This record gives sequence, C-alpha cells and structure tokens, in this order.
Amino acid sequence: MTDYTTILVEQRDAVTLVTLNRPQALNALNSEVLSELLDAMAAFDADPSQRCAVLTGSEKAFAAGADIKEMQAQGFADMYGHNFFAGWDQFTRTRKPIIAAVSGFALGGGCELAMMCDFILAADTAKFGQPEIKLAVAPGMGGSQRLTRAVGKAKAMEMCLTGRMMGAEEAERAGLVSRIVPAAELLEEALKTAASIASMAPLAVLANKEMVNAAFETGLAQGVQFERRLFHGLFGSADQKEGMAAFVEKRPGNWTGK
Ligand code: CO8
Repeated sequence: MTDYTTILVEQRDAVTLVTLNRPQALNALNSEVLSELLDAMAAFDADPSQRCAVLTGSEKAFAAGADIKEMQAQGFADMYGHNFFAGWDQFTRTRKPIIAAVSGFALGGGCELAMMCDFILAADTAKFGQPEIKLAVAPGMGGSQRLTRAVGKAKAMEMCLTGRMMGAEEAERAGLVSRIVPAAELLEEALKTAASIASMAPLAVLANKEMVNAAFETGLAQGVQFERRLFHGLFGSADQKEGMAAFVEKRPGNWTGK
C-alpha cells in the first residue's frame, strides 16, 4: 500500500478503509489531502479485488472544513486562476461505492466531502454544518447544491445563512444521513455495510450507484429511461444468469463480475 501523509488506507478483504488523518487540524482538507485522497480512490477504483470503500475521520471530527490556514492569504487570481479545489470533482467520479462514516464535526468542506460520498452513516455525535458565512465566504465544494438537494431549500438556506450545525437526529430526519449508529459502533457498522455491498454482483453495484446518481442530474423521464437501459444492459451479464439461477435453486450467487 502507498504510504500517505494525511490519510491512512487499509484493505479489509474487499473493502477499502480510508481514514482522514490530520488530527492536529481536525482533519481540515488541504491540497495534500485532496491529492492523496484522489490517488487512493483511483487505486481503489482500479483494483478488481476492492468492491466498496468507507471514508472516515476521527471520533472528534470527520473533517472540520477546508484548511482555513491554507486559504487565508489566497487572492482571487490564485483561487480562480488555479481553479482551487476543482480536483474534488474527480472524487465524485469514483465508480465504486463510497460510504462516509461520520463522527463528530463535518463542517464546511467536511460536510461537502461527506455529501460527495454515496451515503452517510452518522454517529450519534455527528454535527453537520456549512459555517463558511462566518468566515465571510460560502460553500465551495458543492455544499450549496448537494445540501439543498439532500435536505430541501428551507434547511439548506438556514444552515448556509446562519452557519448553525445540525445534529445527527435532525440530519437523519432531514434525509442527509441514511442511519444513526452509536459512536462506538460506527466503524464496525460502516465496514459491515460495506462488506454487504461488496458481496453483491460487481456490475449490478456499479449500475445501482450510477442510476441513483442520475436522479440528481436529470429530469424524471430521462432518469427513468436511463435506469431502464442500464437494467436491460445487466441482462447481458453472466452474473444476472447466475443471480436468478441461484434464487431459483435456493443457494447463494457466485459472482464472476462478468
Ligand atoms: N482549517 C484549518 N485548521 C482548522 C480548521 C480548519 N477548517 N478547523 C480546525 N482547525 C484547527 C484549529 O485551528 C486548531 O489548531 P491549533 O491547535 O493550531 O490552534 C485545531 O484544529 C483544533 O481546533 P479548535 O481548537 O478550534 O477545536 P475546538 O474543539 O475548540 O473547535 C470547531 C472545533 C468548532 C470545529 C472549530 O475548530 C471550528 O470552528 N473550525 C472551523 C470550522 C469551519 O469554519 N469550517 C469551514 C471552513 S471553510 C470551508 O470548508 C470552505 C469549503 C470550500 C472550499 C472550496 C474552495 C473552492
């Protein structure tokens, strides 16, 4: 495994566990985290033995935002000229599923990174927020768009305009997180969920992720059409034959990924 400075990467069978590891800065996201995470996710996507990833932070913070100390002195020409942080778009192009396991603070870019994952499992200690307005700026890694799509305009607008944090229960009620887990069980539960996804037929996993994501990008009729075409396409796979035969024969499926 590559040695990184700001993240830890481990393979647990078919699950890649990525841990943000800048405890001195509450896992604030700087350019090094971005480049290391992109490298790790590209390796994960390219490795046929790996089927699902879990992205997590520490007990205190998933990530407390983009690194304010790195951004502080930058001007418009630096930010716009270098298209600062545009590389995060590549993270969202990872084809295999990524679960965010969030404990403690997920603020600013941290909340935005969690929302770039495919779903969020939250510890009961999780706190989500877009507090950039308090720094006289605004979300810049997709938060104004993804939070609004996840929780609706009223809550997203209130959170962006006031910078207030949302606790785990409110986040679950609002649809930002899929489930809440006691903090001590978060990682175990996330790994278990990832292992369950990893046990599914690989092409079906890619297709399910791609079609749910299409709901964010397209209108209803176009999304339904996209879903149907992918569904039809899966009938060209050996694993579809195996999956349906296994059901009829009352045995587990044995996937080839073909
Ligand atoms: N950046 C850099 N350092 C940070 C950050 C951060 N976002 N958050 C915390 N730290 C550092 C602190 O400076 C401190 O370092 P030091 O010990 O050297 O002083 C250390 O982490 C511990 O933090 P605190 O002492 O503040 O810990 P507390 O428990 O008292 O408070 C909080 C925890 C409430 C999370 C507090 O640290 C906080 O408010 N952090 C900032 C949260 C924030 O404003 N986040 C948004 C940042 S802006 C952003 O994310 C924009 C995203 C889009 C960018 C895309 C551009 C295109």
